[in-house]
Amino acid sequence: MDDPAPTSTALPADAASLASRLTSGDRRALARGISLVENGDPIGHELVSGLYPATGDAHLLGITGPPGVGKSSLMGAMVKDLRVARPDDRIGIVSVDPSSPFTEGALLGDRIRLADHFLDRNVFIRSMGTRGHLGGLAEASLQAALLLDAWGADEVFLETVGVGQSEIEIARIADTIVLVLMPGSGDAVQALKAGVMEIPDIIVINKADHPMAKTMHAQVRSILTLDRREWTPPIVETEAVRGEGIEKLWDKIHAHREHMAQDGRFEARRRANLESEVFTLASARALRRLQARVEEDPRLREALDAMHRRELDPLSTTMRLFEEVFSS
Ligand SMILES: Nc1nc2c(ncn2[C@@H]2O[C@H](COP(=O)(O)OP(=O)(O)OP(=O)(O)O)[C@@H](O)[C@H]2O)c(=O)[nH]1
Ligand SMILES: [Mg+2]
Repeated sequence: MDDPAPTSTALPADAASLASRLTSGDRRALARGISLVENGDPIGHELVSGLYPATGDAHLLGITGPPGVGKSSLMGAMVKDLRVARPDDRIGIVSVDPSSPFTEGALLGDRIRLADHFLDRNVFIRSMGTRGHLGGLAEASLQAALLLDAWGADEVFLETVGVGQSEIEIARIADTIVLVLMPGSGDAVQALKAGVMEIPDIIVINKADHPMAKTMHAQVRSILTLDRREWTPPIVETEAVRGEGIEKLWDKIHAHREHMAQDGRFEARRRANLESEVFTLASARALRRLQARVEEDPRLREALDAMHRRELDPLSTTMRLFEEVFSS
């Protein structure tokens, strides 16, 4: 799907000229930039670092939830409304699926669900699976969001599939997090209840045409009564395929933005998000470095083997690896 990544001869590969094309709204430069950051290319990093001071204006909207609940359909309907309400706005969509290498089928599915928007010059859509992200998916999606911001996107949608820890990590950079559920997403409701999943800003119950929608709504509402934060997440019922409830969802998103605009909440959240992002990226990098070193250095391998022989306990093994890999 998406805008095809231009071939290497089509655009100059140096960061400076890519940056100036990208900020002037060139979609091909944007596509190229995202491919570079996905591949962990140093030029991609140079590009982002040069553009970073000019970012921060885009609204980041995280759309997260279990597989198949209708996240893409919902974004399609939301974008449709937004294109009418604010025709000059630019919109970026990054779909991240940490569990999938992105099969042709999945791409085809999104092509259908976001079909109205693929030819729209003001909408840029990109999907990311697990394949080929040398720097990790969280890193690639953050960088892609920054590039979209620099390109001039007013609204950036970040779709992440799943309700596990890593998906929530990716969604954490968002200014507003929308959790999408559908009747029958029992696991997600359990996770909310158990406090495994942080309470999102807005909860959508999509597929409201389903007979169990009201039951689901009541279940979620009862969980939220236990939540004592100053912002109580509204629950919105939608029917994405028919565009039902989308206007109400936008109203709630705007209400959340207004709430965040007060008392320095927005700045505080962005600070917290960015700092937590840095720790996430740092941990991912540290892990990769550890794993790579263990593979190439027989002495580190030996420490693990000693653990298996019960000569070295797991914590001592960990400390030995740490010392070897990070203390130099
Ligand atoms: N009945 C009904 N079906 C819906 C609704 N919204 C979406 N669907 C259908 O649900 C299926 C999944 O929709 P997607 O939008 O791809 O869901 P998703 O959450 O993006 O899926 P993944 O990205 O694969 O996790 C599709 O067949 C949609 O047509 C709805 O409101 N009602
Ligand atoms: Mg999807």
